[in-house]
Amino acid sequence: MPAIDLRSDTVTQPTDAMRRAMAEAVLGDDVFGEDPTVGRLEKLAATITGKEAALFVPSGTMANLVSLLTHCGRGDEIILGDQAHIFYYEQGGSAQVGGIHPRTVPNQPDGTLDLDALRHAVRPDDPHFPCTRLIALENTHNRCNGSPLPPAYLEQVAALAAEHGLKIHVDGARIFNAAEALGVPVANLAANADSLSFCLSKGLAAPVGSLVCEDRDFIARARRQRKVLGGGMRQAGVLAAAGIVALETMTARLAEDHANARHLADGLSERPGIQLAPAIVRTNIVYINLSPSAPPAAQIVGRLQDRGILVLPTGPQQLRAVTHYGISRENIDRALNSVFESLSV
Ligand code: TLP
Repeated sequence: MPAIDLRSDTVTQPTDAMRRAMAEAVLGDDVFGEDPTVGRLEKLAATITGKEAALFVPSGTMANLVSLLTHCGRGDEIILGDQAHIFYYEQGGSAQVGGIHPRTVPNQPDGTLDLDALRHAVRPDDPHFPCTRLIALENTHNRCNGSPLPPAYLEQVAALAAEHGLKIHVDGARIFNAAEALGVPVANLAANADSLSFCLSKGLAAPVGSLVCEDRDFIARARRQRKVLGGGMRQAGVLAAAGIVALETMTARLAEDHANARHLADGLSERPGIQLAPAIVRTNIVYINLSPSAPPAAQIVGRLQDRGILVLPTGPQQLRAVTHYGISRENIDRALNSVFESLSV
């Protein structure tokens, strides 16, 4: 029996329709701007997000880095959450590559940054300090229980940013999950962003790719950053074709992943050895906190693996399970039983 892989929604395999579209894609050299399939994907992404233009890049990490490099120069500062993917999981790329200084503010469990903390983090004009240039948000917030950031909060941050002449980048790797959970169009969540990145290769199940969306001028400058990072791809339409299918056919089913994640959280919340408030689970990411008396996460991961269930250890007493395309309600029930067994061995 194949393993039930709950480590991430990045493990999703392309659908048959994606594979067919990839095989049949009309291609050209995209560095020359001649790949019509990439052009179609970029246009579609811009339309969906309500922006003028979009840029296809190989990964979410590059989408964030290209965006930050386009907004900021060396010595500029960005304010972001201490749990942000950009800060936590991207090798400090913007500092490594772009000389951009990160200033962190604690993330709340719902993924937001407290507005007063944000305001206090903005640097005054003083030669001792770097220049604050950008606020980076994450929607949904991966390390904060996959929480979606609602439009009202995004508007508050935008007002604060405007007060201080700052721009906003939104890492929307899972922006379609946020839109589904909040019941709003993606364009509403993008409206206050001065750049938005999103991924095709997570819950939407495409094999590769992310988009950066903003106005034409920003995207033209971002295109230069993509090239210097080595992200200019040639017959990339073979990948973009899968991305088009992802956007056209895979967003409506995300509610199923959210319901499965909530089913998992509900089932786990009543168990001794686990600390989990299911109401915090609003999208497809479930953090399972093991009580101090439970076996360590690494041991539980091993026991689950022996039972054909893969989860990610995210701390000494914490596991992460992510629901996605290919994971059924029955799979979740099997995972629940396996967790119970693993805790009581
Ligand atoms: N997240 C991955 C790991 O890197 C942790 C995952 O399994 O969740 N932004 C956010 C919010 C992300 O969650 C990720 C990937 C990225 C950016 C980076 O995307 P890729 O992996 O395409 O570079």
